[in-house]
Amino acid sequence: MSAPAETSVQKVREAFVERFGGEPDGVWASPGRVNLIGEHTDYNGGLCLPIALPQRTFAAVRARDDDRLVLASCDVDGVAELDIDEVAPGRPQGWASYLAGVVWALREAGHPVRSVDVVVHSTVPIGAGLSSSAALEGSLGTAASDLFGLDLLASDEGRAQLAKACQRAENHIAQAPTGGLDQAASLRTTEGHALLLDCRDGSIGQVPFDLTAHDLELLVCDTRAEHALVDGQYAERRASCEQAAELLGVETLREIEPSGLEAALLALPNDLLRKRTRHVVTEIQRVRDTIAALERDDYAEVGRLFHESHESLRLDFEVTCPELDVAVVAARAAGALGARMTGGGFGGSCIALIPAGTADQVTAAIEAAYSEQGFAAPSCFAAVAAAPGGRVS
Ligand code: GAF
Repeated sequence: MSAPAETSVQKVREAFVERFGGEPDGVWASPGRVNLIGEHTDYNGGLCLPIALPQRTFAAVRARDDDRLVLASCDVDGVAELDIDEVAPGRPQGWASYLAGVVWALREAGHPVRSVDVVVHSTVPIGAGLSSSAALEGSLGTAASDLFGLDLLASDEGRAQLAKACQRAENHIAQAPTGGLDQAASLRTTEGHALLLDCRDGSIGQVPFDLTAHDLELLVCDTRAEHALVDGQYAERRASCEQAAELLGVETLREIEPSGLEAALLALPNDLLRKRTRHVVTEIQRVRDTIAALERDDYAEVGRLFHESHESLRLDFEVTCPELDVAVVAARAAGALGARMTGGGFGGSCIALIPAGTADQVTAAIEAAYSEQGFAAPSCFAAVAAAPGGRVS
């Protein structure tokens, strides 16, 4: 375990002992993610390519023998306490809904999950578009799998089931209509690899992703611009895609091949639906092209595809914001091979593919651009493809 992880395990353990007056049964952790490319494609049955981040949510957990869920956090005040049967859409609210929702979803799926005492602590920046919610879900989901004998962690099949339950928790209890990318990234990735996730059938591939071998780095820049998936914008994008698919007579926009895009655009009744459809169809193709470029070590092409993706999200899907756009332009001007927003957008984070050793220089360029625009300072860090969720202590 890395030194920061050890510190987090100790922190969450001590907080557990202080609150509950006894040791937890163990500590589990699940990571945040960045999506390399394939944005707003998951709920269209498309392809995505995330990596797990080293930053994760740690959960100290102890099984209870009654029906009470007691959920606490080192990072925010307040405790959520309720009976298992009281968990329902919108109840509890806020961060605790992601935890209670996992217990609810696993039970709904027929798993013999009981009540728990939980304390969480997260090193995933909250609200930064880096999947702090999926990390929360995965931390308790992995704990529940071990504590209640579900045996979901030993195979990808089991992890896929757990990821699905975590997504259901988010969709039904936290009421965020998200598409499954984040939970798969947190639970189905492998260290040193990006996850090729096919959201049409849930199948995956592991794509080697070791930038150090190519004298490159991945810089993540949290713009600190507020980002929330439970407001209406994300849901509106999803609804537009579903409407376009229905009008085109297909189950999802994944069914539209790039060769059929022009005909599909002509068949749609307005510019908004045309733009949304064009983004989804071209973005899915960019995932395929990125995989091909990675296979032949063509990082200039990967950078170019990052740029195209960002432009498509800016102009066609309209989910970027000034902070994201300024960071992307500044990173590229400072030598990045490519840069793009990652995650849901409307704030959150961007990523930049940069030559090794230039993180400080690119960060300084973004900071200078932010200061010129009067934006609050961003927070940048270099990321590697880390391990998925599981027991850490
Ligand atoms: C958010 C959602 F949670 C994901 O499901 C995905 O749609 C992503 O935005 C955009 O690619 O992270």
